[in-house]
Amino acid sequence: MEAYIIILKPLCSSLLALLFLFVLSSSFADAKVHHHDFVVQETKIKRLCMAHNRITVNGMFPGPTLEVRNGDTLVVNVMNRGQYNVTIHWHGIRQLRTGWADGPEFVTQCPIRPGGSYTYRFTIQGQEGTLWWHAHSSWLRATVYGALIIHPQEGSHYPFIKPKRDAPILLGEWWNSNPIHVLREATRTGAAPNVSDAYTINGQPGDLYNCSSKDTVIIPVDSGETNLLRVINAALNQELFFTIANHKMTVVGADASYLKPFTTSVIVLGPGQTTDVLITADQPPARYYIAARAYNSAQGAPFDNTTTTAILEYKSAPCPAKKGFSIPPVSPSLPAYNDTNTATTFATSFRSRTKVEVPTDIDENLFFTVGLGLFNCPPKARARNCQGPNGTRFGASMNNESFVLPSNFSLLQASQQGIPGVFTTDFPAVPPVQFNYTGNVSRTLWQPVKGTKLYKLKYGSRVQLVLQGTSIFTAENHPIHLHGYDFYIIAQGFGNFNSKTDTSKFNLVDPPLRNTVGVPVNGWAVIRFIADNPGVWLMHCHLDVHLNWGLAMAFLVENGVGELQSIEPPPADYPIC
Ligand SMILES: *[C@@H]1O[C@H](CO)[C@@H](O)[C@H](O)[C@H]1NC(C)=O
Ligand SMILES: *[C@@H]1O[C@H](CO)[C@@H](O)[C@H](O)[C@H]1NC(C)=O
Ligand SMILES: *[C@@H]1O[C@H](CO)[C@@H](O)[C@H](O)[C@H]1NC(C)=O
Ligand SMILES: *[C@@H]1O[C@H](CO)[C@@H](O)[C@H](O)[C@H]1NC(C)=O
Ligand SMILES: *[C@@H]1O[C@H](CO)[C@@H](O)[C@H](O)[C@H]1NC(C)=O
Ligand SMILES: *[C@@H]1O[C@H](CO)[C@@H](O)[C@H](O)[C@H]1NC(C)=O
Ligand SMILES: *[C@@H]1O[C@H](CO)[C@@H](O)[C@H](O)[C@H]1NC(C)=O
Ligand SMILES: *[C@@H]1O[C@H](CO)[C@@H](O)[C@H](O)[C@H]1NC(C)=O
Ligand SMILES: *[C@@H]1O[C@H](CO)[C@@H](O)[C@H](O)[C@H]1NC(C)=O
Ligand SMILES: *[C@@H]1O[C@H](CO)[C@@H](O)[C@H](O)[C@H]1NC(C)=O
Ligand SMILES: [Cu+2]
Repeated sequence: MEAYIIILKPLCSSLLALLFLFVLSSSFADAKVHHHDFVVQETKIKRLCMAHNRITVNGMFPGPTLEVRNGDTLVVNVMNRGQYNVTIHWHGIRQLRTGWADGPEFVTQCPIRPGGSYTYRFTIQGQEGTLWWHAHSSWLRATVYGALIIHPQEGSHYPFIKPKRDAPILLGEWWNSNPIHVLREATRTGAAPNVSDAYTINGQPGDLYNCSSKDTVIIPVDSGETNLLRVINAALNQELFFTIANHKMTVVGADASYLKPFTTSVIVLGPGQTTDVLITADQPPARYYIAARAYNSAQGAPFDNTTTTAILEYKSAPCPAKKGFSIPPVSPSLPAYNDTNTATTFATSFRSRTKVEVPTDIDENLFFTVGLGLFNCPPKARARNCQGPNGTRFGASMNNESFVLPSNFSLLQASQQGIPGVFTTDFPAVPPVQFNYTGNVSRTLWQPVKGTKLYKLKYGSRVQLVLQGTSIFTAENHPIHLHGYDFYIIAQGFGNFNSKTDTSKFNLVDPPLRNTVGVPVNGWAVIRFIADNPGVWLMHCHLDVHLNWGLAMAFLVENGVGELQSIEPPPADYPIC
């Protein structure tokens, strides 16, 4: 009896261990680790009749498309062989406990200096759909960006008809001048930076620009098939309308979250946003323009008023209709640049695909104004450094705080290592002064305060945040992006948010889950999320011009007490200043 038990015990436990190993390996068998090298380098790019030297990844513009599955790990070794500081941000990836890999310079890391390198490592957890990556340093993202596509895990599927093909459509913005110089000039003068010279689709401006038509991007289709287009707005400073001549689009996802499908002939994306659409090739075989141009909500502000095109080409289109022949593709109609009605109808059509669990019992009730401002010319400054309106310098703020990045430590390093003097945690939960945010704002309120203030959140706190646009200097739609989180957009509207009456508009059943919300021009949006990812997370306007003016703040989310509730230690090659 004794002997029998003694023999059985080790046998049993090794069997158990074997069984355990088997279960482990079968459930994670398909989780892969993808290794990539990103060489950041100067590359000659010919656009709009000229050759330009621009920073790219691996000499490609746009950069390489990364394709992974939900659950996979990405290991990207970024080597900086260019002449500028650089960082890479994995836009929309939650970076659960890996904030060190998020990317925004001086927020979660110091820049990778010329000659340096840094390996970003992170795992995709519970996300499927279209995201993207881009530089998060100066204006390098004008040419340093690419798609990041997350397929469902092996054996699972998209919750919609399997598309025959799928294609990323990256909308970009092109300057004939070096974008770094455009930003430097604006920083020196205090005026608005020059607007771009072209928009692009997958790096090409298309037929409506000079010297550009022979390189126009072609998206081939077969009659009858349904394809998935993954549209990404990678422009620096412009919300864009996007359409395809004579074809309807069925929206099925955005920012790597599924939506209740709806059909539309035009979509609108703020910089940072992605939208997945199905299109069926159900028109007579021919060539059709795919086109994008500005949605410019700011009245009277200069903007790039050009139109970029690509071509949807039916493979069975009669020969004369194909490339190189003279019959022009079918033209679409795009909304007027100031068509806020179309933008609003589109944004308010979004519903999550299923019922969702929206956080209730809110712990943190926050109200942040978002808008522009003007700094009076500092004493001793020269007139040439104050070329904003009436001798001012442009600024922008949240709750009157115009965000300034540190320069000696990243905020994340400073917070983790308790380094004093880099930031404070007194970012105001509500505006310091209440005023008619969308009214005729008194000039005495226009000048914000510069600082590096964070808002501290306890691990697990349930947050509601009202983002209230202001009409200071000019009202405008602001695409507000939160790092490290997806959030539910539970309502949006025009005018001033009214906490008594507007709660009736809250959708707590199936609101969309996104990482970037377009706060309507002269209006507001309400978002909710649970602070379950410790670290320092930048929240900012994704119009880079506004980000540079200070339209940003950061949340400092504390570690929780549970085993998997604290940030991992920093990687050995983590860049410090
Ligand atoms: C910005 O535009 C102005 C006016 O066209 C031009 O003089 C200036 O050189 C431009 N700046 C840059 C950096 O291209
Ligand atoms: C194309 O070139 C012509 C002649 O130089 C110029 O007048 C026109 O403005 C240019 N068009 C665009 C879109 O740049
Ligand atoms: C934009 O360009 C179109 C022509 O393409 C023109 O009709 C319109 O007036 C322009 N709008 C602005 C605000 O410049
Ligand atoms: C849009 O701009 C045009 C002029 O470019 C103007 O006539 C029209 O009233 C504007 N529409 C709105 C809704 O502001
Ligand atoms: C600039 O000054 C003029 C004249 O005093 C005034 O009409 C205008 O409103 C001012 N603009 C701004 C943005 O302060
Ligand atoms: C970092 O920079 C800030 C702002 O210039 C300064 O106040 C602080 O003392 C610096 N911290 C350290 C540790 O050098
Ligand atoms: C705020 O300003 C708007 C636009 O001028 C005006 O219609 C509204 O009545 C004002 N609201 C309040 C509460 O004063
Ligand atoms: C806005 O208010 C200022 C005074 O604060 C006044 O001079 C101006 O006329 C007002 N503008 C409008 C459009 O109501
Ligand atoms: C922002 O703060 C400055 C400095 O205290 C003040 O002059 C300005 O009126 C404030 N503006 C708002 C909108 O709170
Ligand atoms: C590059 O980054 C370092 C910190 O790592 C910083 O000291 C330096 O000023 C940056 N250079 C530029 C041109 O921003
Ligand atoms: Cu903005």
